[in-house]
Amino acid sequence: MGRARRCRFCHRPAEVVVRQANLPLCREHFISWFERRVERTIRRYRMLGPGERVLVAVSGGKDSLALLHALKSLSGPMGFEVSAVTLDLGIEGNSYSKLSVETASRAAKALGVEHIVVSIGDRYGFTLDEAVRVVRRPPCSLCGLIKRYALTDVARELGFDALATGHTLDDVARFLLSSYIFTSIRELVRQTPVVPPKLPGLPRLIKPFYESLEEHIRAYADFLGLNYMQDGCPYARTAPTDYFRAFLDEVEARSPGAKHTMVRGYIKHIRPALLASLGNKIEPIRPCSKCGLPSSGEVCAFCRLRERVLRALGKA
Ligand code: Q46
Ligand code: ZN
Ligand code: ZN
Repeated sequence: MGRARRCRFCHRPAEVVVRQANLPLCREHFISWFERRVERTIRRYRMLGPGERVLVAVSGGKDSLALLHALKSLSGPMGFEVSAVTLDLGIEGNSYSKLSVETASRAAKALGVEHIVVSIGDRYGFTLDEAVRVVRRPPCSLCGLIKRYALTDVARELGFDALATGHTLDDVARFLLSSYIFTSIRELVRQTPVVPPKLPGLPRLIKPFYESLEEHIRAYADFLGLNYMQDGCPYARTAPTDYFRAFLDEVEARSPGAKHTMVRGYIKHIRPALLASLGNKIEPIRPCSKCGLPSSGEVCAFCRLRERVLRALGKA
């Protein structure tokens, strides 16, 4: 924070200093600086074009509410249309799913954005709580599989051009670092700001916060007074690799801009080299024989999970 510093644009007292640019900004100019940066990311990676429809995944947390707000603000000038979707995963603890749907609905209504709520229980016959009871796998890994599948499925059904998620620059930098260290090359090459549709008729997956730091997203959400949920998922635990967060934060504090340099360098230089070295060793994708969504085998991972859970619950 800039004690006696003044905003570069209007000379009112600064509330944020963007460290990598040594740029002091007042509240209003920070909000417009932040949105310009998201706009630049969208243009740089060709995430959205005029006349397109984007579905934003909104959980009610800080990042997804900020994303919905930023995309709604940019939708007029950039000429695209925004809708929001919230998955009711059926997590009863801490009333998590209920609060998630309520928070997202309130935010979408305030912005005048269409809000779609999809109950996993109603649509697929089982909730996350039920899957957790039946399958011995970490809840967040089951949750990730279910969310990825359901969001793509809904966006496809409703004919959206793109599906936007609130992944941040910090998320991407952490993922790259852990993939380097544990040499997860196949996961590494899949990490891109835009994932083109793997099969015709599917949305492209986009991450408009690919170049936005979490600390800036938090400041944006707080300055706008967004009423976001604090983390309340009963399954959330400290991830075993959370020390990467502390490490990268320290690198960023000592060398402002380091996370961005790392991610840009990966996209421009490292990923193309990895792709060239992998050649055609990347697994081919085909439609799942049960649901038609992309799969690396005959039946996709979600359909296999669903069958297993429904059978254990006596519903299959
Ligand atoms: S909702 Fe799902 Fe998170 Fe809960 S089970 Fe884990 S991944 S912590 S963002
Ligand atoms: Zn200003
Ligand atoms: Zn399937």
